[in-house]
Amino acid sequence: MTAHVDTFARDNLPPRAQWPDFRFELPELQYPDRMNCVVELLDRWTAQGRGAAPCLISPNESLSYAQLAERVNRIANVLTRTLGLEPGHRVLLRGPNSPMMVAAYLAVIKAGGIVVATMPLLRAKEIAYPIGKAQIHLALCDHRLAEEMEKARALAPDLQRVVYWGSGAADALETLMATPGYEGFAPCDTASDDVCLIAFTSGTTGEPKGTIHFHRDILATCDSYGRHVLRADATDRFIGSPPLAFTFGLGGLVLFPLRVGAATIVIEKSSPDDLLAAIEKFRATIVFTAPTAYRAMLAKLRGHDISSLRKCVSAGEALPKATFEAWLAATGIKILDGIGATEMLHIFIGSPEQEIRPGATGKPVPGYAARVVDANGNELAPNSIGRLAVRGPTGCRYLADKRQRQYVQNGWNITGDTYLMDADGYFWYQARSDDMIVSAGYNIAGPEVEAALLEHPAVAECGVVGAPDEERGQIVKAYVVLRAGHSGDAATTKLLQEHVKATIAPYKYPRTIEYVTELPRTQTGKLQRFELRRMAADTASHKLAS
Ligand code: 3UK
Repeated sequence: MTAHVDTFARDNLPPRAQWPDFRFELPELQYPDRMNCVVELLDRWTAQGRGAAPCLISPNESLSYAQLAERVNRIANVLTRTLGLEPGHRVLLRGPNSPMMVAAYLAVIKAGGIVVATMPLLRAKEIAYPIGKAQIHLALCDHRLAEEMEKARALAPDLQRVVYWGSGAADALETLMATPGYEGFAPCDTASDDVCLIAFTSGTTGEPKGTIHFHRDILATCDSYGRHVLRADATDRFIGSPPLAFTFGLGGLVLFPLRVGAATIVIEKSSPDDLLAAIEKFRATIVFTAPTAYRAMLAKLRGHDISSLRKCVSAGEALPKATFEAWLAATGIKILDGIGATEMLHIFIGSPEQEIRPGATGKPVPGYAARVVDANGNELAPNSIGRLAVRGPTGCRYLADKRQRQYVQNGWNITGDTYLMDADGYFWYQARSDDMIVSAGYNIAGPEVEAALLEHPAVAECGVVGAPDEERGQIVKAYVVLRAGHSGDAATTKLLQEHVKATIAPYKYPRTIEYVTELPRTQTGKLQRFELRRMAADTASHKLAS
């Protein structure tokens, strides 16, 4: 029985027949029918007498578990008693990563609401879209993002009320939270399959998709990936760069630490320089960030003491072997690569340190099954290249979206990635299925060429795509950011081409190389290959015209 009074999210789930086949085989994934995940993540620790343990650390303030629990209760009371939130209502959250953002997330869920968090950098139109799609009436927002929020409001008639934190104004969230009697809050008695989160995909093409997650999904990611691969404990101090609106950040910076009673360090600015400084200052032990950030940090390690680190997690893009090896040589730490997706909530393939094969993503996380399938969904033999299919305790449920039938086929989640599984069951990333380059009849995976280029000391960053070509259909084109001290001349191009030919099958070498100072990336740190393809197509058509 749902606790939701407002059944909008439930009513807009895909039809059951289009759900993935959920699997809860492990004993730790059997959840009771009634459960509010915030009780399990947060209140549990105060109930066990661990309220004084450090929980949230930031440059401005630090909160123990008991202090965070009280803050969450105060916000939950503001939501329900001052603002009229009913179970099932969606609440928009906007802000850089901060203790308030974390507390707001947990408060909405504890009160039986549904979080819809948005990337801090979004513009009015992009903020208005989820407001309309998820029919959101209420927003909590960092006052520094007020300008764009107010513009969005003009475009989003559904939104009735915005409460800001941090402004110091008389109607600020903090003022409302100070209401006497607001320090305690009885959690909403939700069902474990009540919706608590709608995470929108960053959507490189088409409208963003709202992915629906339940209370049980939140715990399932902790009890699968967190417990079996990450294996953190209460003495850990987590840190990282992804925004909390991205489920990579939500898991790594909130869910995994809270599930084990650890501390989490939340920082607003998380460029590679900021991240290195914060790891050192706060003595972080576990870091979550993207492959590019590891490469950027490698160049800046000197002068920083990051000896507190014991685990490093990489996701969002493939971790090239060269980056893995360089980080291992510099820090002694084996980066844990893992593939996750907003649809799956978090990481579903990735291996613990002892089982890593450098260059491979890893093996399916306990609780998940993965296979490589052909266009018809038939499982392929080991060492064949095909589409990745996965199922487990979490999976794709789009909010009112026809694209559900593309992502879920025959009960399996089809992530849109091309993979190879070797005879030992390790999964090797090839490319996004729509990113494969076809040149003179050969299928070439851009990321493989990128990984080869990155092994050359002159290359700092690179992106490889297909450029239109009369003769071959497409040719392999590389966009390269050089390291300091190298120049992008014909000699370097020759050197890099020879290097690729010597590293992987020669026909995969980049026939053209263009030198750039930076690569286009999404707010979640992913290389925008479609943007590179557009650039490559532009250059090609100019050539034809001239
Ligand atoms: C790609 C990877 C190779 C892959 C995410 C961890 O990235 C996350 O979610 P998104 O919805 O994108 C999903 C897609 O990103 N990808 C992610 N990780 C890897 N490709 N190797 C990897 N290690 O194409 C996937 O389909 O933005 C990652 C946790 C939560 C997440 N939401």
